[in-house]
Amino acid sequence: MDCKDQKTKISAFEKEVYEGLTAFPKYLSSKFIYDQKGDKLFQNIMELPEYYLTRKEFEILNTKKSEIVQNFDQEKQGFHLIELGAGDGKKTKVLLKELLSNAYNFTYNPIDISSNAVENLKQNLQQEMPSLKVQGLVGEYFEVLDRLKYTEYDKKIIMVLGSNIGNLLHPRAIKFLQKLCGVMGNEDLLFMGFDQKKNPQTILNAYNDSQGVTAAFNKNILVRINTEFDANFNVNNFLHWETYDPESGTAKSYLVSKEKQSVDINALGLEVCFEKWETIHTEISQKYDDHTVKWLAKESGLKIINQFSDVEKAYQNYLFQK
Ligand code: AVI
Repeated sequence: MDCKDQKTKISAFEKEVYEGLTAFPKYLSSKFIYDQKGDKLFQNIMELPEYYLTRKEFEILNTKKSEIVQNFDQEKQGFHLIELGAGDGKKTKVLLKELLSNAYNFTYNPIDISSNAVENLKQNLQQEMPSLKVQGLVGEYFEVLDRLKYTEYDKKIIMVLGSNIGNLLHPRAIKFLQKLCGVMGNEDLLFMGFDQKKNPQTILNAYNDSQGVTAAFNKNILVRINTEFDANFNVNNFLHWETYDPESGTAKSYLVSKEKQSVDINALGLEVCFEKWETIHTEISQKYDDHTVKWLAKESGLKIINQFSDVEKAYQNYLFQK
């Protein structure tokens, strides 16, 4: 194997750990928080009283389901409902049931990076809704979207729930939306959830819950580095810290070193030194308003054709077209 081959063997996580922990200020991307334990912790977060996002979106889907699905296929000619990051499909089932009970002709295509998640969801749906046509797709969003570009699907409705877009800074969010726009035809729709700006304290509480589940979720990135790269992070030496800037709408998560310390990441041959109170930035969770979503849409070649919100306007689902 030559050097080039060896290089291509380096995983994205390894590269991130090396680059992020040798940079100043230090950073690690939140997408690497998710392994089996990270997924479980995120499930627990969604049940927390402080984490309002899931409940608000559920409320919107439940109260506006009939109005929402009416937009999907007015001519009832059939479509593919493609969901990026389907997870356990709990919220989606509200729409699936509404579509089935109104005899819409559609196939549900859940997409997830985890083949396990797609398989479990498929089996669960087959039991709960035997008449539903399900065709799961496994892969990274962008890679699967590339595959979709060349399929013969007629009408596509792409769905991204959970304000997942909020984990991307605006320039990356625009790239993501542009990519989605690129696979959409003129009749296709994009249905996406965006958490809204609100009382800053409500947002801080959502990302710094009283039971410490979000802290454990954030620290799971260090736990992963310990297990996967033979490292010796003592997670108790780090503090989970959340900030929210009400002007930009950006919530940011950090891990803050409580003392001067050094950590060995043996598999990477790396010693990482931390000053007391030095930070690792791990996640952003962007909050939006109509003006910002409109701007993102415009930058991406999309337009908002409808929007749905809960009674408090804490959260909104927007429907976009090219
Ligand atoms: C997945 N994503 C939209 C969540 C969020 O709200 O940013 C991840 C999360 N991080 C901490 N709590 C939840």
